[in-house]
Amino acid sequence: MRDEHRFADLGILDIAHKVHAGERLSIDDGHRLYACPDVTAVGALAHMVRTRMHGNAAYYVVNRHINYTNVCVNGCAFCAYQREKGHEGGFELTVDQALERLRNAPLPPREVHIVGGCHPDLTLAYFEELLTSVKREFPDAALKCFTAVEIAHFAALEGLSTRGVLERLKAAGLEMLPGGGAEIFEPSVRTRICPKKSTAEEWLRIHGEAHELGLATNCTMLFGHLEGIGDRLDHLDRLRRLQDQSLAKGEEGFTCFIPLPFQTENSAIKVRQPLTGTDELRTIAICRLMLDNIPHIKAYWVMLTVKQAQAALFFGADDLDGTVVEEKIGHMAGAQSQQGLSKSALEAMIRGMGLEPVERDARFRPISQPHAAKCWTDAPSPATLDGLLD
Ligand code: V47
Ligand code: SF4
Repeated sequence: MRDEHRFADLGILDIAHKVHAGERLSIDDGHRLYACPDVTAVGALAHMVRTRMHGNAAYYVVNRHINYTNVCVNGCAFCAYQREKGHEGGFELTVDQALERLRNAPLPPREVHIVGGCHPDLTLAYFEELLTSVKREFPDAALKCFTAVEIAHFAALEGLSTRGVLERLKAAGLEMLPGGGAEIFEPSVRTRICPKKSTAEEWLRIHGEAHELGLATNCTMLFGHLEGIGDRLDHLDRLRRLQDQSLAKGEEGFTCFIPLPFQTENSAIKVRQPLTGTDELRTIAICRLMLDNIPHIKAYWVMLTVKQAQAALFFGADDLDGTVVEEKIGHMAGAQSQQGLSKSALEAMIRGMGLEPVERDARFRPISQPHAAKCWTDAPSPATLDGLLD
């Protein structure tokens, strides 16, 4: 193994050997990686795993985010997006307004990501109509919609089981659940940051049900608020245990994990020490190393910034999410990134790191691209990249 001396000097040679052999890391290993004085050594281990799984590929998707409402009964302490019913700034989209946004997207989306607040009045019939209408007009787009928290909310409003709601939505065209709403599973932190939200057990149960019904799902972790390192590692361990169960039953399980760095503006949570860039990269790398059974790690440029998302591609991440077009949840909390990126900007970001862009669909199946760059020497200069990101 390369770098044996370096890992030995840092006291993580045994972890490096485990990573090299494809063995599962323990929670204690995770603590030691957080304590390791050299973040680039942790990054190198994560990059080794990422390269073993995906080679030189870095993925992106032509997608469109739609937020159908910001009215929400949950009032999570970290959320800058939510409004109470009847209060200024609250909105609900009609099905036609949602379709109009999709029609105005610069490219026909391959993935439509629809999420919203837990609205007290919107019915399951509205969501079924939304899905069938989008699928009718955009048959090539996979519908990745509604977090487990929204599914639990629809079930409570309709007096149905969460499995029953998932079955109805699947029949209307739902293909995937996005990963939101997981936040931090540890109960004492969860009670402080989102007391009204589904519990960890509910969130995990709903994803398990979705997997059983043949829906793929994503998963997330919101970090950099009130949680400690142990809470992050506990969160990752719970995700990988559910994934073990789903994979053992022959299901697709979680497709992708998205680490979400907390955006601090307009939030009731005041953090003493906001995350540094290095904290973010270390956490992304440790997520890659701990989640040995989840195929993809997303560097979500909206929350990370474009430059940090590029760096994350060398700290374990293999995906940049997508064109997005319009984003509200992160931007209302102070995200400094632009609203959307063009396909050529995403490709240039990837080539700029010496990696090969692969356009994918929602489930990470590659979409053939006759004009894809063949090697890193096709990368545009940094000046070209700046121009594309404007
Ligand atoms: O569940 C809310 C988070 C999530 C803040 O599945 C915040 O492909 C940071 O889950 N700072 C929604 N994060 C976003 C999400 C997502 C995004 C992109 C792709 C996918 C996917 C999923 O945003 C929420 C919550 O965890 N969030 N407020 C904040 N201030
Ligand atoms: Fe509502 Fe989601 Fe915001 Fe929580 S994070 S208040 S559930 S919109």
